[in-house]
Amino acid sequence: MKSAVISVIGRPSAGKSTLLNALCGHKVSIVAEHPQTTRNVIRGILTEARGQLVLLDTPGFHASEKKLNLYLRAAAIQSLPEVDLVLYLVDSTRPPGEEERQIVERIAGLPVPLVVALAKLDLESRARESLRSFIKESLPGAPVCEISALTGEGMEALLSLLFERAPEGEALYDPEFYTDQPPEFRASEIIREQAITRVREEVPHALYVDIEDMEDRDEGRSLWIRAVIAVERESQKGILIGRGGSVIREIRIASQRELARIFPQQVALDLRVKVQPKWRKDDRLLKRLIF
Ligand SMILES: Nc1nc2c(ncn2[C@@H]2O[C@H](COP(=O)(O)OP(=O)(O)OP(=O)(O)O)[C@@H](O)[C@H]2O)c(=O)[nH]1
Ligand SMILES: [Mg+2]
Repeated sequence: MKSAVISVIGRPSAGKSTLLNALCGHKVSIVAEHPQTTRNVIRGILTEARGQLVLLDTPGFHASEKKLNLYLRAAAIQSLPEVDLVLYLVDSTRPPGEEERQIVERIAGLPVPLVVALAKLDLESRARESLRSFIKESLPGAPVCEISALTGEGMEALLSLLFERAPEGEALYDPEFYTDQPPEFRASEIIREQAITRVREEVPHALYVDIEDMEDRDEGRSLWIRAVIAVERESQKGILIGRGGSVIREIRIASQRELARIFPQQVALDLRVKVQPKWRKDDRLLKRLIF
């Protein structure tokens, strides 16, 4: 039996979380169009006849020196020396840039096997040829496959590459597990996903979600969650609440629907918005949020 912990690394929006969800067959990690959606290292577990792969979704590698970004980058990088395999996911719709060069610098010398996947094969792109040459030159000998997590194309070939390179070993998790995230964290991520997909520009980056309380009610038949969405400015709070509360109501209802897919009970969500100026510069908070 094969058993490997695999770090999935790549630029923001390369499709890492989408790939993880597709491989694990469950919604493990949240996905959004805007970059820097993932803020934590998130485990997705795939168990099949060949063995078990524990995939680590990581925050997108973004070359910016802002404090929040430094935390995100550190979270992505710190997993690298401890894994059995690195899967470098390259967005095939964007030509290689500074971020790709920096990622390659980090992974080229690692003492673990490397697999490269060119993502979003289903989309038209003029960048593919230059990306293929870039990968060949900068990571010579690394196996490369081309995939679409959306259509499933190339995914079997990718899995074969990963299992081939995985070491022999015992499974780390029982086969029914597909993630190890605590319930509060999963709930906060689902609410964050529903919020960020309904706002634009700076607002998705300026918010985080805190679960203040979570308890079983009606003798365990329902789950009550009190959560707060924090933003940096009054104007952002206004956007999230919307005219007559329309936006926050939509976020609440959509979140309840998504939460009910994960938790066995009915979910009642009490959702508020608060302003917490400059939270992205607060080390104590960032240490709590990004782990
Ligand atoms: N067409 C197409 N779109 C994809 C594919 N994979 C991901 N996407 C889209 O790309 C966007 C970003 O996907 P994510 O999975 O959130 O990307 P990520 O690498 O996890 O991004 P960060 O967490 O921000 O680093 C979303 O709009 C996805 O729907 C794919 O195979 N084909
Ligand atoms: Mg992600």
